[in-house]
Amino acid sequence: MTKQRVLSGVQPTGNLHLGNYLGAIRNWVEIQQEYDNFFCVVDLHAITVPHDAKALADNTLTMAALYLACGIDLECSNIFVQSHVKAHSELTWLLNCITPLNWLERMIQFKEKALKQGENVSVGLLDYPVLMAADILLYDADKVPVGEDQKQHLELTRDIAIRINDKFGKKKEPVLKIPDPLIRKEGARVMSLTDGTKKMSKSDPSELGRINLLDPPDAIKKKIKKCKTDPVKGLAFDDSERPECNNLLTLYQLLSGKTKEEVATECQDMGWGKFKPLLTDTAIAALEPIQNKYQEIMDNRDYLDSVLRVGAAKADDVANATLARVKNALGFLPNL
Ligand code: AQP
Repeated sequence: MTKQRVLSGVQPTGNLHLGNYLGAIRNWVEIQQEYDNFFCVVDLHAITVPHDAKALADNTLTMAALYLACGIDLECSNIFVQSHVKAHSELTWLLNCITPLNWLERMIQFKEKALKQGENVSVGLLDYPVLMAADILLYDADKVPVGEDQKQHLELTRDIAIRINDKFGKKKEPVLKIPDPLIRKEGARVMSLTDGTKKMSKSDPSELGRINLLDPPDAIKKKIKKCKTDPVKGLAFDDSERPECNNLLTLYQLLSGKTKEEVATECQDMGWGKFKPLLTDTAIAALEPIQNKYQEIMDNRDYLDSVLRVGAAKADDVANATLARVKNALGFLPNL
């Protein structure tokens, strides 16, 4: 039986943080053996907000190396760079012409990011979800493992695919496969260390809000020491009045590998003075093997280049076949 296909990606826009890891990459690693996987570094998405051209290539390599360091297994997964596969840009154009503008204008992430950009919002930022739809649909993905913040974009992807199938497909021969999101409850929304009501984010101007996967132990210690807490005695999950407490306990649970019940019992009588060093040690221990592996990979640039070359070639084959199918359905003259 052929395995179902998985597609997902992260933008090389800065440091990969615990939100990206616990909300997305850790889940990729956990499920990868059951699927045929394509994991891309979505560099075309990274330029939808003003970017540093000098840093883009290095950030892209760092992200690819982190995928490997976190445990992506090349036996069942392909790692590639989005811009190396031209079909992503071409399918985006085709989908653009089928997608109503008002579908994009109501995207929450666009509204939030546009607000941060002020007046200088690029067309690319509005178009971000269509590019994401192209990423997913090109690979006939069955499942897309993402964090909670990407749920609306996944729904849009499904709507675009359904629209193409309705307009241009035959009943028994849909043009595009309709993908399903795969959102795990725990870790789906890791919150900022400085505000438990905001998601942990790469674009937060304050470094104190996030723990990056490559943060040295001293930085992790400092960030947890300074993180926002509350004056209530004892620690408990799921109290809507205590978003920071819930977030920090969840981080401890996911990084320690303990169950929610074990953590609830262990921490119920603790104060922050005891809990913070425990979380610090747990985070440092969880990230140490990833950081060591990352360094090994970065020290072997030829290996990393070859992983990305092979990944792009495999991705190209699958993506070009889908692109040809879509162009055919839309009525383009074939280039013989
Ligand atoms: N705080 C989070 N909790 C859980 N999952 C998260 N993800 C992002 N933040 C959290 C998931 O990480 C994957 C890759 O995200 P991305 O690179 O597309 O960036 P993003 O979703 O825009 O979030 P970032 O990393 O914080 O960047 P900015 O600051 O630009 O918004 C996705 O699966 C996402 O759900």
